[in-house]
Amino acid sequence: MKRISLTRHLVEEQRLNNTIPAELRLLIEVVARACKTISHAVGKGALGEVLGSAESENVQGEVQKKLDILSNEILLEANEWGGHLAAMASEEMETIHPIPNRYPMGEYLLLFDPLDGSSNIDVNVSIGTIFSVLKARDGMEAPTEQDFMQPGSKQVAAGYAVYGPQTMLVLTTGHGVNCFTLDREMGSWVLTQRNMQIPEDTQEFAINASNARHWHPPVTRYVNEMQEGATGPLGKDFNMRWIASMVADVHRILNRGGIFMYPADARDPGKPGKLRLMYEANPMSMIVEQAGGAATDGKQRMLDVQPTTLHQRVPVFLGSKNEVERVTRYHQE
Ligand code: AHM
Ligand code: MG
Repeated sequence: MKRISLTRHLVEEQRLNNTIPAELRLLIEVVARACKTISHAVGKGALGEVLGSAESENVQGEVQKKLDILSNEILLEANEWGGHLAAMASEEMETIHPIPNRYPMGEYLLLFDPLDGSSNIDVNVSIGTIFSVLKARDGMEAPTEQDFMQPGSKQVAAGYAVYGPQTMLVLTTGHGVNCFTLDREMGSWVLTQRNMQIPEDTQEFAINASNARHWHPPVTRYVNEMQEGATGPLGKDFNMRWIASMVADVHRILNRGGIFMYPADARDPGKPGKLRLMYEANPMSMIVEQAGGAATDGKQRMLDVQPTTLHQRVPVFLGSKNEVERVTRYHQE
């Protein structure tokens, strides 16, 4: 196999499509390097004394794990000094993190969920890092939260790393989706899948069914129809998978299709769904669209949702196009 490194891929994509200027390439490489460090810490587990709760809560009232905090610090430190960023925002931080004055300020904004799938950290199931890159407004002097309030369609890059049996990095800069596998001996990211494509049709769905009694009618209808199988209105049998790590569920869908749903439900109208728009739904939706799939909040294209706050939650429906369109249609009917 001819080995193409992440760096070479980025340089060649810049030559071909002119979408990865040097600063953005630096940004992506720095994030990818930080993901290697996180992968290493995750891989050590109990031996690194990194498992367990940190006995603190994030701004969303969720208990933080030690690895949540460590991963956040790794990403912050890695990205501060390069001169490529104006500010960062994270699931684990209440407010934005402007680049300290001692470093030059760049033109990009970086958002991340440093370690997604918190409930799986201590049980050795795949977890991951999700990131999203926006451009800061021209002539910006001091970044504010308002500068981050851009719809997902404005993302210039998005990606995730999945820490599973293999550590992989999935990346888009708006010209398709490519996957890199971490060569642990060499410490390098090697291109292993080019131009990933999600099949338009699927027979596999992912949803946390323990919430079924709280779902809104369009979701109940859709899941019931899938469960009715070949003799039901959809005319085919469906299989179900739920890893409870969005990265791992999305990674499966990128490889063999499927539909992932985290709907809003009737419990708390102030909490529309569980997943966060800015650093979970948007980057994953860009990746899914770039791979030929679709992503909505049940009503509209996810990438068109205008954000109003950094940590806002959204219902998420993403994956194989025809199924995402179906459940979105059910919301309109
Ligand atoms: P987290 O950011 O606190 O890890 O929560 C996000 C995770 C997603 O990875 C996953 O899809 C979902 O929450 C799992 O939810 P549930 O615990 O309801 O299964
Ligand atoms: Mg998360």
